[in-house]
Amino acid sequence: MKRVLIAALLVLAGCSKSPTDWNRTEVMIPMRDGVRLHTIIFAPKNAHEKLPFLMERSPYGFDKGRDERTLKTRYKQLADEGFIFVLQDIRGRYGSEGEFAMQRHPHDKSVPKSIDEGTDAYDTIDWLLKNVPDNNGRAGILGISYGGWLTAMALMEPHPALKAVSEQASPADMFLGDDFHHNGAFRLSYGFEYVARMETGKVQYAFDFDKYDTFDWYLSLGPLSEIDRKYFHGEKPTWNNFVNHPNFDRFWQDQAVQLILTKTTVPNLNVAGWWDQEDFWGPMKIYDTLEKNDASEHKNYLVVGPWRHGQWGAEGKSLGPVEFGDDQSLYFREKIEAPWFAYWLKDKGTLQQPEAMTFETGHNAWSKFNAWPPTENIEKRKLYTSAGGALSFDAPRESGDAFDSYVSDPAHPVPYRHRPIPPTYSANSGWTTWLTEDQRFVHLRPDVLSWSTEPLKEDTVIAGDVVAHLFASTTGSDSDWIVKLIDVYPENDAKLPGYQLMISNEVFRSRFRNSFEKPEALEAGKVYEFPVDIHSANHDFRRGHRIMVQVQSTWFPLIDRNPQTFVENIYKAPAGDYRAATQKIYRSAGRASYVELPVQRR
Ligand code: PG9
Repeated sequence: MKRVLIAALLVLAGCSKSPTDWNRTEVMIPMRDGVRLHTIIFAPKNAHEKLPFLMERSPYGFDKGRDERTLKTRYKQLADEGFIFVLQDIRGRYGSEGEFAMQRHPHDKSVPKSIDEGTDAYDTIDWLLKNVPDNNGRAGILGISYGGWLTAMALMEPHPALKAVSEQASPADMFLGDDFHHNGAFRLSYGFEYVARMETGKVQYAFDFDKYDTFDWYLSLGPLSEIDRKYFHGEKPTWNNFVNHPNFDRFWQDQAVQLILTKTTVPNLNVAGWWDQEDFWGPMKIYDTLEKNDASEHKNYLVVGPWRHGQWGAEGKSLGPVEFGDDQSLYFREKIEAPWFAYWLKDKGTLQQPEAMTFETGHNAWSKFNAWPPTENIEKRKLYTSAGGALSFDAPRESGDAFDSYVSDPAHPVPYRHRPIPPTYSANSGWTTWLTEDQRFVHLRPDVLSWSTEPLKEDTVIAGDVVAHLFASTTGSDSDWIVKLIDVYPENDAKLPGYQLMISNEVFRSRFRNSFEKPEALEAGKVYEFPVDIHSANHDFRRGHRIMVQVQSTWFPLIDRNPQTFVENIYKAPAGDYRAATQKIYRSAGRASYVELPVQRR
């Protein structure tokens, strides 16, 4: 009697299915080459209709406990809607057989039974349709980051029953813009720690740093070549690939999503976060690439929220000190993600999804666009670096050689966030929020240049791509340029007085200015124009705020130190190649450095 009462109360309270409402089955599903993948299937008990499969594939392991928590939290809204959930360890990870390969290259179709992550998704769907009762013949796939990339791979040769996917924060290109490199500059701390995490065994491993502040650890390590000598000893395949492929060669191109997947035949919701510390470039690039071939079918959509990497799966009211009004992650899961899969996999409702939905940070509201980047109502406006640290919409008039200058010394690099910098995968590491850190911690450092506008007289809203154009020279023969676009809060702001909030940023490695395949040395002292795409944003710089641009040449240990001397392969360069250089950023009429903003006319 008591039990009946509790059950009735739960129904009245609108409580969703608890894990006891599911039949949980663990199976080993055979792939075409005989390798079996560990898979957990959750089928709702007492379903009133035949249900579609919703699958997540992952290299991070679904142990008992994590799988059930996932249904109660990350997938609660989808669970309430009703799907047969399928959680699978990919090849070589956790309970699955076979060998793990970091972002395995697409298979050679001419070789029978050859495999890749797309064929594994295909074979899994095929098996599920035949072996799990009461399915409705349709399947969906979703996943964040590695799981997002696995989702994108399933689109290469999709199973006919695959009817909807959501690629979320998938890396697209590990040389140009995601976890391992940006514009060819190596993401040292992430690259090293991720390789140790994934290639030390079948389960995740955290490298045991003997210093709490990894800034110190990486600096005392010396040049990149020390990593293999001291720690990896040629045993980590991905590290070997970094060393053997220092340029954008076939190795990187053959796994670059924007080169191998140019059209989707399956509806795909691309999801990204403005402050994603790992893979922001990827989902934007995948959306952009697929969009070029989506005019007639309209199967490709974009959502960008105010999130860190994967935050839409967790609480989303704030990030660091920045608040977003309501829980924007909950909004996404309830109003966007669950209806998306219900529409395509269960024929439920009508599709309300606009082409692109982005969260306008600063103003804390969602905007809808019929294209991203938007072209309607947008005026491209240049903000020029000017004398005295000013940033101005007026072009500079100075003739000749006006410039600002600093010395960049690889022996004293600029930290990318305030120290101490704990290991990436440690409790309270600060990694997930660093993009929102107050940039005052480097403001006015002698090796960081800052220019800022006067307080704005009206709101300035940007929507679209932000591109910097630096006219710059160095006394070295290679150099990094890091450009940051910052919203400076007013001194009298009640919550964040004077806060310098980074809106977008990027690093550009000069050796790749003409080609990512064939690096070239710079001529010392020569002035070059470097376009630096610092990515898209949708942000309201509010009245009274100032817009700031910062430029520096080190960002350590996020990015490895550029030796500032041109060498053939930075991964092999000895310590003696790392030298200080004097950098100049020009601001004269003929050499006007600027950041171009897509300003919305309102
Ligand atoms: N950013 C992670 C990753 C994805 C793909 C390859 C390498 C790293 C992740 O969060 O899964």
